[in-house]
Amino acid sequence: MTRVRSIRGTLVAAVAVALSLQAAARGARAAWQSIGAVTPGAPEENQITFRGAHGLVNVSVLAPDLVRVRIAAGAAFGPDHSWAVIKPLADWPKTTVEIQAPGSQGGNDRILRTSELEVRVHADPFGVAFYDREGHLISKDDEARPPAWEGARVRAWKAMPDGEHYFGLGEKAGPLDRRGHTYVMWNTDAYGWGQNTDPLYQDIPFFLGLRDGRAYGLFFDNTYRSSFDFGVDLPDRYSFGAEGGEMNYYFFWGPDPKKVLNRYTELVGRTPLPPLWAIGYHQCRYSYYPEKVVRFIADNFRIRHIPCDALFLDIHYMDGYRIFTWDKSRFPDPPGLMRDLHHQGFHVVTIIDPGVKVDPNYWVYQQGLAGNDFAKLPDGKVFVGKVWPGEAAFPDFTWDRVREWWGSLYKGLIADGVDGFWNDMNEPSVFEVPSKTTPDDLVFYDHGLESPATRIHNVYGMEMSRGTRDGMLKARPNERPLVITRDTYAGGQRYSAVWTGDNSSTWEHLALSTPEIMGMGLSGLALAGADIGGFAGGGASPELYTRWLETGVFYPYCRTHVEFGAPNQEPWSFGNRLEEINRRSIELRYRLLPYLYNAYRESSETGLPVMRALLLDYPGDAAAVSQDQEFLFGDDLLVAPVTKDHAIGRAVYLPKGTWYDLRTGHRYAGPANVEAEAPLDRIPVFVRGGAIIPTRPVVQYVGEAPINPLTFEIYPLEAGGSSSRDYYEDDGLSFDFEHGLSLRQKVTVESSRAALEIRMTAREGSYSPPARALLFKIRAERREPAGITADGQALERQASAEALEKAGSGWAYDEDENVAAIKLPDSGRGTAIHVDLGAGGR
Ligand code: MIG
Repeated sequence: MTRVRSIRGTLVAAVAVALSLQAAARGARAAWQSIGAVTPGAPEENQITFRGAHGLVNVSVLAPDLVRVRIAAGAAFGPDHSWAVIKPLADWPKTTVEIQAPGSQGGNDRILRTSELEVRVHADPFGVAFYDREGHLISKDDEARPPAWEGARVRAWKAMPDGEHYFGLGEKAGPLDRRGHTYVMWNTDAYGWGQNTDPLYQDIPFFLGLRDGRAYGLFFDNTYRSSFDFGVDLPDRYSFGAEGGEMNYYFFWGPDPKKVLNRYTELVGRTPLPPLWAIGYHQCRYSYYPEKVVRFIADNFRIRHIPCDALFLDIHYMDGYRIFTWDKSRFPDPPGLMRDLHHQGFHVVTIIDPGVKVDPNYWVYQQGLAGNDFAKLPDGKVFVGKVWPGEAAFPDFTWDRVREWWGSLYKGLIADGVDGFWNDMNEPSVFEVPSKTTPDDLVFYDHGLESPATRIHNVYGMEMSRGTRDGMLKARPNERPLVITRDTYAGGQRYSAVWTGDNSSTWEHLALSTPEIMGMGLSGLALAGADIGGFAGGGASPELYTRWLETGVFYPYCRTHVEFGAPNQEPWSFGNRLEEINRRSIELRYRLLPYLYNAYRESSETGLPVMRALLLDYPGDAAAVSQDQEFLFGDDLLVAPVTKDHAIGRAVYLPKGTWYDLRTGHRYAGPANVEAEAPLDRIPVFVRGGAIIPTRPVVQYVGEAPINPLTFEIYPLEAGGSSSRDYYEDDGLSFDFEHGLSLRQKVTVESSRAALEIRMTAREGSYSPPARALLFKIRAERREPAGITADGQALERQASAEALEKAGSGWAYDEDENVAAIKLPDSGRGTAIHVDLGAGGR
């Protein structure tokens, strides 16, 4: 096999682009044509347009905390097609906006006032500033540098106050805080990328600005190659711009960063609730083949009792890299294999690249040609570029009817039993050309605009994954699809999960993955993961793999993957001792599945990520905001990865509040810097005081057994405190939950000196799980209850946890584990439990 790209080549190309953009922003200022002065037109409901000699501006209010600023050169705006926005102005409920001239002097300046924002538009030269309703400045244009054009380029400059920090921009390597760095947006096949490689595969031109605990958001909805400069070119300014298109951005006001993310994902869409199997553990390599190797891997998971929900087939399953085909010598009976794997509880995901082999005898190529489905050069010829199958043509995914055709191609693999699809190489990557992608002048349909690749490149991967998802939905309308894509744009979470491409098997990369996935989460990409163990570089060392898996079971999307030719990288590949540790890591994820699933449910409704940067919960805590190597997993768990060889502990910052070590129950009072133990078999994980964490017994795959018992792990609160958790459940697979087939219950815990009151509301919704028990585990209280009643009836004290397991109801206290467990049949009618903690108090 030949390696067709060099890492050095990638870096050199990326650096060259970054330098030329910087030079463009700096050196060539004189050549920039500023928008200059503008004159306001009459307000039209919640928007107003300003005209000037060089261009025009529209400011429109979508919501009290969401304003769009659109600036175009010339006398008219271009067509308003966004690939990201799914809720344009017309779809928002009407909001009250006052639009007026400031003060009594009139003039051309205008103020737009909503219940949350005051937008001051300065007319000469044009500039915009955002204030809250108390008159505090949130963000403003650089008065000395109004938005400007240089040829087709467009750019805007804004003030960058001291102490303002920037987060987001999707998949970026390096530190979470973007201040002091420049970034380029251009989807790139970045094999073997490192901490200074930019751009990477996915480009999300959305960021959060955070100052003194107050957050705003800015989404620059422009698909051309764009760039962001946070104080590199000019020390107290940041700027963003693109090689074409309009200055078109959305401004979101918090001040809560979660509110910003909620609005942003209302505008561009959220991660739909994934099927349960998609959030179990997945095993991949480049490539498992032939069939007997796949069976060997499957058998080993089951024989060794290591939970796993999906196996992946990489490019070697295909006939000569022809997508939508099987290599019949390697895989003689795909339906038979799929059937057997399904019996063992596995789902199967196959890779699909965009390049269609140029082969007159190949049905996909024939259909694509006949249907006029491929992207063309300006001379009308189908573009042909080299990828895995040799010469290949590239579907024009901007065309609805092409996406429909594309989606229909999956029917065969789906009929064979394939469960999910993995869209790779969709930058699109092209071998043996310096640009590593399709030519800039490639023509795409784009709503009939016949746009060049310069405008479409960054959405190519997203539109491919969209066609894939839609095709899967057509074939299996009542199953939630799993699509994983390497490339996407803002809003791509609507269609697909994402992974961080070809990382490397190094400790540095394990460390990079945390800020990278946190940054993706802050940009709307909730279902994201990095290749556990690392992809490039010849495989992980035994210790690196174990540490990576300990972190990776807390990735929102959890998959091991490694490149062609690397040694085996399965959880059992590194000897018995590590196999045992690796099994326990994966088991922990499975135990937490109800909790994780609830985090996804929340994400699908609010846009909050599953892997959360601490700044989301603690925006005013500078120490929390600057944490690159810790994250919150859902609401209540704080995870601190170990990223150094031979480490036996690490420093952890615990924000305000009470925290309990997940393994030992040891209590900490934050804010505090603690030295946490981290022997090879565990990384530090802390649980928030008052947490109520739904868990389930370990299964080998999600469908192996229903949840029984459904357990709520309860962590102590201060006396007088109370906490609650909304619990959600459904069938984990279909869309029936959209029609009420779900279950919702609320668990509340109230704590006094001498007692705990645990209440669970009756089920709402029409989903009823198989008969089961409820288990409430009161952890880390350090005292044995004097007695427990449920709905007024005394519960029987059982001699041990084992005895409780056999009993239908009752309670038991385990002094060594420091757990009081209460068991009841899950009637669905709700319950009120009184735990008498006896004398002693807290
Ligand atoms: O040129 O399909 O990032 O996950 O294993 C390499 C083979 C193509 C790149 C993906 C990687 C995948 C590999 N692919």
